[in-house]
Amino acid sequence: MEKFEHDYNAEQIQVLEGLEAVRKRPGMYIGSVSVRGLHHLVYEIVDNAVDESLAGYCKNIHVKIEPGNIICVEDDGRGIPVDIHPKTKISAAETVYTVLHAGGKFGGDSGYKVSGGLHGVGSSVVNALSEWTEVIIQRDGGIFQMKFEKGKTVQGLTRIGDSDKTGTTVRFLADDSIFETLQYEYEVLENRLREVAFLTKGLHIIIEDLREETPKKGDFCYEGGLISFVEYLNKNKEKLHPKPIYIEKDGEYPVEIAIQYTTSYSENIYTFVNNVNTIEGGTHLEGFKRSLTKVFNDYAKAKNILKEKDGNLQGDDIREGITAVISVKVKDPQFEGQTKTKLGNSEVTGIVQSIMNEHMSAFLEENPNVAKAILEKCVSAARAREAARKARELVRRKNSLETTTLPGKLADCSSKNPDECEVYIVEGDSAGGSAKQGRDRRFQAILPLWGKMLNVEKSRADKIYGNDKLNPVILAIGAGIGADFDITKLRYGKVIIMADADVDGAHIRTLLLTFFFRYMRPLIENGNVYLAQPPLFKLSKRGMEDIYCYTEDDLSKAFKELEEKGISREQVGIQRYKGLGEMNPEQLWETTMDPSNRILIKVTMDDAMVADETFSLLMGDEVAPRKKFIEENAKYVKNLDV
Ligand code: TSJ
Repeated sequence: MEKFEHDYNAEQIQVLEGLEAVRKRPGMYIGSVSVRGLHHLVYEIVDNAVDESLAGYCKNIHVKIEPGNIICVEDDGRGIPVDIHPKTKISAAETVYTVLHAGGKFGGDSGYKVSGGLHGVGSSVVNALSEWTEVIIQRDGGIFQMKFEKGKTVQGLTRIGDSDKTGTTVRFLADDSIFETLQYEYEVLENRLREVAFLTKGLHIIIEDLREETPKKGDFCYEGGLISFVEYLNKNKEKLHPKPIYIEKDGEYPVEIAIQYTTSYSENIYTFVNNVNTIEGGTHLEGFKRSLTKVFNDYAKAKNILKEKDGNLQGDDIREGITAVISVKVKDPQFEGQTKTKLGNSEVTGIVQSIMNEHMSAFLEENPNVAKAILEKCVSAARAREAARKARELVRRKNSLETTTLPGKLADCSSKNPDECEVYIVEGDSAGGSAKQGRDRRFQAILPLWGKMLNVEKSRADKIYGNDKLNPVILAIGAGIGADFDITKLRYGKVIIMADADVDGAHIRTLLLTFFFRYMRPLIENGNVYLAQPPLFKLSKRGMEDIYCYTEDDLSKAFKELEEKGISREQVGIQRYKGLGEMNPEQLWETTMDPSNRILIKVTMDDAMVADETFSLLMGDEVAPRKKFIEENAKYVKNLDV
């Protein structure tokens, strides 16, 4: 066996210090050490393989969650180069793994530039934050292996055998002294990898969860790329035209866009930069919107569908019912915004705009029937907008006359300081009653909702204002909706959805989250929306304080702890809570509402977006996917103890 020698020179020591910094402040590199940061590790590694695919050398990526929460990512690319780097005197492969931002620093003329220079900076960060990492490279006729522990090399690149294949395999175990949890959520990883497959035409991605006896598997490969993505998003919707409109342009800023209109009233535009979901939009979205508005107005005027006296169609009207995915590649992306997911590069606006202008106007000329169908919808949207404006005005006038019109069902709190006030939106009258009695009325308000909610997917804004289920929510929160939303008028710093842990509860949660996402987005961006987490079980025994368990995991932990104290399962009474209504006011306070004891889950933007995306899929007329979703329930929230 051959071993590649290297000395630990000054540069190398610096390297180790570099990775120490990552371990000291992991949040700086991966955002957080919560389950989200944990998932980020997987994305960082997968990104490297995706880059190899974008460079045209990798067809398959296989991701496994192995027992013990070990992640394995394998690709069939060229394999990371194994020759010795002239500067560090260590192999390129080891450099990638031990030098912070190696992708950037060793880009340019060194020849180790990761394709497109888009990613490839994260593997050393993953290494630093892992208990151990093992990399296997097949290339140049050999199999090479290297091993690390907490970022430190324990085995430099070593040839361990022969192979006529090529590829890179990385296995790692995240460091549990750094991360809050090592429990990967299969659905979260699966969703992201499906998305990556849509965004990378022809790339075959397999994900397997081997942690439990019955493994889970996802297998994604889309020859249609973004066309497939849009078809997937519109699966359950009625389309205005059979095939998505598709635009693809290579060059310094590659742009790919797919668009399909449906009869729904919502606007679903997803944007990506270098495969990263830009939830907050940015210059690419701006260019897209500007072009869409201009092209449709020009066309409508030229064809006399819109008369001069009618004025222009507004952007909102033209985007009603649109489903679109925009994917751009930018060499040096500038990310702005609260969650750093807003593209800032100003040159991109014009680039996307002109590609769209050229393509869309040609498309409309060549497809007059599609153009007609879309424009008819735009015109009816414009009429509805006018009606909505009138309805809004009515509400405003009423509000200004009666000053504070609060919904009759709202049990308000006595404090008027939004910073300390909370409103619980509670499903069902009986739970609402318990919550009213159990709360701390000084700062906790209760708004009970009951009956079926309005399906916001199938409703225009004017209906939402008049809706008797949503109107109390809008009035209680006090900040308006849509373009009128004004967060400074917010009456409660925490808006807490409290619903049962069952099918109906999941439904209500999804509907409310989608409503907030679409009509009160700043509320989610600002971190004001929470989910209450009521317990699922109560364990009780005479002489022992009641134990509440919030998850199945909690329950088995509690049993284990009791067993250690010599108490067997049979000796304790177990109550399974089917709904909030089963708890008396004291129990509800103690388990779910008392700030010193409760578990609140903060809803984040990309979580809400996933909910919205899922929601759009579900609100079609097919029952099966809806049922499946509700059973599995959403994974769109981040656990955050408050
Ligand atoms: F970075 C990493 F270790 F995390 C990692 C890298 C993880 C995984 C799963 C895959 C990869 C990876 C890297 N796959 N393929 C590559 N390719 C290169 O690094 C490579 C290969 C050849 C050349 C060349 O110019 O010949 C250049 C590069 C960057």
